[in-house]
Amino acid sequence: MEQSATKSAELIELEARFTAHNYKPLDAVLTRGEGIWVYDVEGNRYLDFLAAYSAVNQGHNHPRIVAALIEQVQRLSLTSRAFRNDRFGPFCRKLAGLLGYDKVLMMNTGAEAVETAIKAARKWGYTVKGIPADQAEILVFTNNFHGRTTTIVGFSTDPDARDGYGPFAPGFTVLPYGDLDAVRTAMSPRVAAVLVEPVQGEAGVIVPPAEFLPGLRALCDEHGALLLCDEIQSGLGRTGHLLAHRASGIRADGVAIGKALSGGVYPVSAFLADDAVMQVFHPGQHGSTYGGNPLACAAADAALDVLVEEDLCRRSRELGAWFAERIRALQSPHIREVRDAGLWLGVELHPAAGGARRFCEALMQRGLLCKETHTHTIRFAPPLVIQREELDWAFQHIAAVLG
Ligand code: IF1
Repeated sequence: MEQSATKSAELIELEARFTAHNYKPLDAVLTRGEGIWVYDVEGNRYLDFLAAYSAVNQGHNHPRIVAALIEQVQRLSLTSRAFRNDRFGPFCRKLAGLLGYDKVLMMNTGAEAVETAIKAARKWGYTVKGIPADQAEILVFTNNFHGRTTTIVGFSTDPDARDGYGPFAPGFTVLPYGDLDAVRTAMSPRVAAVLVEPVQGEAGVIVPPAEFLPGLRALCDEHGALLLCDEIQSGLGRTGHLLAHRASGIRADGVAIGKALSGGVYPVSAFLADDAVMQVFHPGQHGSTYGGNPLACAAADAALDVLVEEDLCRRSRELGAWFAERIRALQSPHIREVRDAGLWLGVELHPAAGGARRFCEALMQRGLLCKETHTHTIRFAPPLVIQREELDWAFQHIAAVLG
């Protein structure tokens, strides 16, 4: 992919000078998106194979979602929760009904939804389970990613996410992901909840053993603890299901969702739970300036309609299975393992391949944008609106680079 690179170079230089260097992005300077395609300032076209970490499951600038956003923003965007608005109740009824919970607490970022889950679990632990004050424990897992607040990174096992940000909040026990015996041993009357990603995204699309999630459900039932699922990346169609954990035949006591909840046009997140948990929140005890604003509700309302009416979960299941099998069939000498859940793949390379970054850069030169994670894994996560022939186009380039 040849770039005249002048305009890109200018903009990259501005980022270097005036923005914090908290990321190392690929040098694709994008200016327009439409569906699965994004365009850089030199006019080069790329297939977005990351979908903004699954925030753009519905595709970039989906017309229904954009139209809903424009219509609402021209009428009323923010009231604060000091007053009420005509979008909040109807949207939360739709979302609660779609995901099967009594109540919704809307926030903005995924991390805020996870923090809401942590607060709900602790307060439920004290007021319902009877855990002594300030002694609640929450069980979490190695290689987790739940956001970047200091509470959350305090239980991260990734030094890059965690180091230098202490002191950290107590009350979290980190256990090996997938290890039910470790969870059984860690259970105690002080455990308020287990917080888990049904599939670990940042860790490299790590799918747990089939018995893991059902085992967590059973252990939480046995010990009177809440099972909380972080579905911010795994949810809303990415793994082929509205909620990834439900594919294991279980139902979490609370879920955090975000990202594709708004189809990428506006930060919207939510924590959902039944009344027995959500009743711990009383007026003035939690919230956010923008949480549940009418613009967020309008965007998310349309995003959910697209998710359901365009049957994105089925597409993710069927196209993901087909695509993963084709990647495996390459029998690439570079590939150690292909992990998949719907249209979400973690392609782990042998260390001898020299790291995933160079393959992502080679794919970028061919017009396909994806991202490495933890050095040796390439993450593939296209918008779920992708067509089979477009996936085939992507496959040809992946085969040329990895074959
Ligand atoms: C970054 C990672 C992905 C998430 C899960 C909560 C959050 C995320 C399972 C927090 C957010 C984003 C954050 C972004 C890059 C991306 C990411 F690499 F960081 F880990 F997707 F894997 N739970 N993930 O995946 O949601 O507060 O960001 O809205 O921080 O670099 P958020």
